[in-house]
Amino acid sequence: MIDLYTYRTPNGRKPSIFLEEVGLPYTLKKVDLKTGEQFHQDFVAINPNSKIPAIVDHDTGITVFESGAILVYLGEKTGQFLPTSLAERANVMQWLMFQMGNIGPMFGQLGHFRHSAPENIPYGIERYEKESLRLCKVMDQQLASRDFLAGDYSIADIATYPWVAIYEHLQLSIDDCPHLLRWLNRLQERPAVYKGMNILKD
Ligand SMILES: N[C@@H](CCC(=O)N[C@@H](CS)C(=O)NCC(=O)O)C(=O)O
Repeated sequence: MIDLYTYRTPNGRKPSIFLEEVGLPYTLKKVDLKTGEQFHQDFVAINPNSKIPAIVDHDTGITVFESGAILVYLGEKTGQFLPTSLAERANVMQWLMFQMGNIGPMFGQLGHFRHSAPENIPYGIERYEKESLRLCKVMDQQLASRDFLAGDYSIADIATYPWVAIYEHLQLSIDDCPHLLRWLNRLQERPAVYKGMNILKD
């Protein structure tokens, strides 16, 4: 059985989408970021960086933090959504890392400057909006000739979806990214994606 330490955020929803997709049983362990539970000693013992998500796999005794590493771990554990051939795996990994190193940080900063900064800082908003829109165009172009980021549905899509799904909240105008919008709809229609996105709803 897997314990998933998480909260209602884009990074926090990636492992739940995967786990719903493969039907692995898991226990949700809410780490309330609003009350600072990520800094509690028992959670720091699981992730020294005090960020969700993290998993504890009681079947193997292995603990993993960082959402990308969790998806790779689960992909390897289950043999799903992470191909094993050298070329296909490299392709999935590059799009997974594209998400981890670009989409998450840039969209995250845009969200911060739009909704959480103590004052309105147009420079911050413009910087991260411009880069986020550029990244959307990169994905749109990639999706023009394929249904999923790395060809078949994979952990790269699972990692990216929860961030792109909040484009309206981020006030990102992606009307001129038709392929990206179609990909969003494609993922949205998957029951596991719906379930994984709706964890910890009170
Ligand atoms: N690169 C990390 C980022 C994790 C992350 O930033 N998690 C946020 C929620 S989406 C968090 O725990 N924030 C709490 C804090 O910064 O104190 C991952 O992908 O797992």
